[in-house]
Amino acid sequence: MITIQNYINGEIVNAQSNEYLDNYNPSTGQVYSKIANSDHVDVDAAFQAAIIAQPQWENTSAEDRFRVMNKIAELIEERLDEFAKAETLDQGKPYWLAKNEMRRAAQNMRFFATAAMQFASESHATENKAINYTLRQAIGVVGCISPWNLPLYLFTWKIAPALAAGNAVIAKPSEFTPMTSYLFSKICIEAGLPNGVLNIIHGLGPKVGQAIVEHKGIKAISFTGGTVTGASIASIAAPKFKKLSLELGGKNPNIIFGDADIDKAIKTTVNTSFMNQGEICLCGSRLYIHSSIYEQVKERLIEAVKALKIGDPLDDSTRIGAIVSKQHFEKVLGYIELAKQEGGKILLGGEAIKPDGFENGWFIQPTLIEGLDSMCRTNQEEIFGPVISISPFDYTDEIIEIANGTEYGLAATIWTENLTLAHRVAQRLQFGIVWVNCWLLRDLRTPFGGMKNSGVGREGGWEAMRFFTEPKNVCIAL
Ligand code: TXE
Repeated sequence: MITIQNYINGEIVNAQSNEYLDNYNPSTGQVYSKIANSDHVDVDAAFQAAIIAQPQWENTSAEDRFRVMNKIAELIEERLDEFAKAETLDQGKPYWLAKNEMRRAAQNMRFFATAAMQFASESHATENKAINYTLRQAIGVVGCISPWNLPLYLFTWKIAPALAAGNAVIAKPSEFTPMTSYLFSKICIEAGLPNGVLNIIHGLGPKVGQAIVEHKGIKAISFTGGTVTGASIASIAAPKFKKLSLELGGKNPNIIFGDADIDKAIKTTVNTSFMNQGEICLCGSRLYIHSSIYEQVKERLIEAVKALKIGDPLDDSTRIGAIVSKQHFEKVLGYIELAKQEGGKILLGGEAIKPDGFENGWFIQPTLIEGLDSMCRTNQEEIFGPVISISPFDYTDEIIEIANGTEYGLAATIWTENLTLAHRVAQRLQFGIVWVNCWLLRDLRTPFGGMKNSGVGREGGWEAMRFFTEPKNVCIAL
């Protein structure tokens, strides 16, 4: 059985407690590896290594930082199949999807490797009096805490800009999906990343994650995960005046207007609703369809979703894999029960299923629910599973109000062929991202993140490079 160990000061080491946690394969429900059960002692050891390594890393030329980060990207690409298979067994997602995500993980490393070479700051001429320029220096040692839904993809999305900006990093992957970050640590050694520049500590959130957030020497925290955990992290980090970037949950609307290209809207909506079993913070879990096309779109969507194959995540034809953990599986099923109590009519799915050969895995049918009030809990709380609620609407003002009527504000999708309507609605939606006639079309330079309870700050491109640097104004009198 594989043992997933920590990566501290350039070495793969056991947790100092010598204790291990079980790691499950969600498609079989079986323990298939062990994870280091680390704590604050390991975080301290990582910090000692990081604080020594950081100044040298910051002073390494941008081109050398580029080279080693780009080498890591190349090594992921060389081992794409190995990484994708590991992600699938660990997370439950279909293999073809894991492969796309591993490509994206490599792309994250390469994108920010080039950012290391391109990052520049501003200079301001103050009339005839002075020249001001801004130094953007590395913060020092930073913490990155990532979730289980897109494990290596989101892990690299954080550590890459942190490293590119010259910081040393202490990173904690989710205890539900530690495998690919463990493989990643081996690649870092092979690529020649200097010792201590990146440290990966495995274990439980309330132990390792909290130790990172509480650590006096760790000056910035980048976190992606649940809103409740985000609030707890903020309450610890704020009085210590740490820089914080929080990417939290969503309750995203997907709005199909009456003039939409229906074929395209339905094809993409199947993914928007059910890709990665709905375990993507950007998934659209509230589908609103203009009443003029409601019945037609509903029937066609049901037919399209019925065709999705559920089962063996390693089978190329599988579209819906397993839910990441037993506890999350139970949470999602609990929400389906709640939806029924709230008066929802199950149009499709609504049950756990046991695919042939995977009878002990955590699988849930893609589920469409109709007839729910926009303010009920099912339409307000993040379910984060293969469950969507669908409703008709008549008026633009009405749908904008309903779409904005949640505590979340991460991403919205709209479908219309009317350019003016698209621009007007995009302006009024209170979401960090608005997709028009597409979904999950990403450009890594754009600001990524949410409003309201969906988070604080933005990732991506220069936003991430700015987050991981401390701006310093230097004013020179003329
Ligand atoms: O995530 P947690 P959970 C949502 C989704 C899900 C809910 C809870 O709705 O049902 O959050 O999921 C670490 N201090 N999202 O509880 O706990 C943890 O070890 C520091 C949305 O599984 O937020 C992991 O590495 N760290 C989301 C990371 O935080 C702590 C993705 C995220 O786990 C900690 C995942 C603590 N006290 C879930 N407690 C998205 N925005 O994409 C836990 N962690």
